[in-house]
Amino acid sequence: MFDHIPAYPGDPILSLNEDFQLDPRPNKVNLSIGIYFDDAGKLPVMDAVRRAETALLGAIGPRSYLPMAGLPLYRDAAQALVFGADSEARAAGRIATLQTLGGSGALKVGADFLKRYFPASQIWISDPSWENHRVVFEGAGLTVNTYPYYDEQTGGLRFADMLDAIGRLPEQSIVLLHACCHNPTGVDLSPAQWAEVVPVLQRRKLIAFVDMAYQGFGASLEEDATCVRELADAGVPLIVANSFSKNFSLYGERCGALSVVCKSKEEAARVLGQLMSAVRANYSNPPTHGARLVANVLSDASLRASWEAELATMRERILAMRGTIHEGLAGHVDEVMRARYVAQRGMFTYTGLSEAQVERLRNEYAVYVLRSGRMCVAGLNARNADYVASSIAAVVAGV
Ligand code: KET
Repeated sequence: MFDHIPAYPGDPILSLNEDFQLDPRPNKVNLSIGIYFDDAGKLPVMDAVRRAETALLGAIGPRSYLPMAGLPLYRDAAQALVFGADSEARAAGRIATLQTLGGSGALKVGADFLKRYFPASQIWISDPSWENHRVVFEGAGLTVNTYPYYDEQTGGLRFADMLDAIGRLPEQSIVLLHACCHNPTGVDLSPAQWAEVVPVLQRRKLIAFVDMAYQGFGASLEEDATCVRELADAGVPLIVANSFSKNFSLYGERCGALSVVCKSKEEAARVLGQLMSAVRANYSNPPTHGARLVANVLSDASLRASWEAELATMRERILAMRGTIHEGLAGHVDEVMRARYVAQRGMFTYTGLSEAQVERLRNEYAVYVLRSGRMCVAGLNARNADYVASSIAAVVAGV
């Protein structure tokens, strides 16, 4: 019966991470998947999360189903974090927010909603984008196109081309934007550039779909949400998928949220109902544990302060590692290839390494970066950064 089923070629990110786990070499370095490791190379349990979890275990109780939209305290806290506690749209009750299975679940529920109510609309993602964007949106039946984004020559942004392409899209097209810490390139829009994009989306009557998986890893929790706040204030039809996988180091708990900014409270109630219907059709309702942790940390002043401070430390450590590898490559690679380590932001840098060089890095040096050349700089630490720099220098020199 199943003879005709072809083998799954694997996922470019998750499958490589699995290969890494199986690699027996002691000097191996995992710079493939977007996971933050601490300076000891360990996946951190954030102190605020540990404290919230200890308290929760003491008060463990029955576990019924959550509502389709998720835990109310979590939804409210997530909305405040994404849009700002004093957001006008939030105060007016115009934002429909629901708990989702990570950022991926938010993208999928949002995609199903759009496919159902905007069946003629197509989506445009950056070139390049997180590989799974295409997979999720095509899986929901949407046609996926790209707009110009990354400039290979400079390691920067093709801003004029991006703006021009967005300015030509048919009305009601969907534009996927990365709020901050662009995956895979690490190249973000400046606040001035966002201020130019927003009116174009508005004028062309487009739908902005913002993916915010790295809030807090760029400049700060507030600054990283600049585009979300500006789009909401400008009244651009806006959908936001946010993830707590990285900024709470809660990858396996699958904590995310989906928000749709509407023009009235009444409209938001109708939209929320249809998002719930998409949840019911996918997985019925979300899980309890991680949501309780996130909600309790965000709503308790002491836990929240601890979480924010630890997140800032993580962000600073990434910056320090960017500096270390930038120094380590001095004199070994050209300046265009080197400058990006400090010019780009967040967990990722597009190294500009060729596929053959990436393969040599893995085969000969046990250093894992994605085939596309994407490096997760959050996997670097004081013990491996020099080794990674010298390995890159060696493959670039072709020795
Ligand atoms: N959006 C972006 C931009 C993103 O990088 C990820 C994960 C997600 C959404 C998914 O978030 P989650 O809450 O885990 O569902 N990216 C890393 C892991 C992965 O590919 O699944 C990565 O790029 O390595």
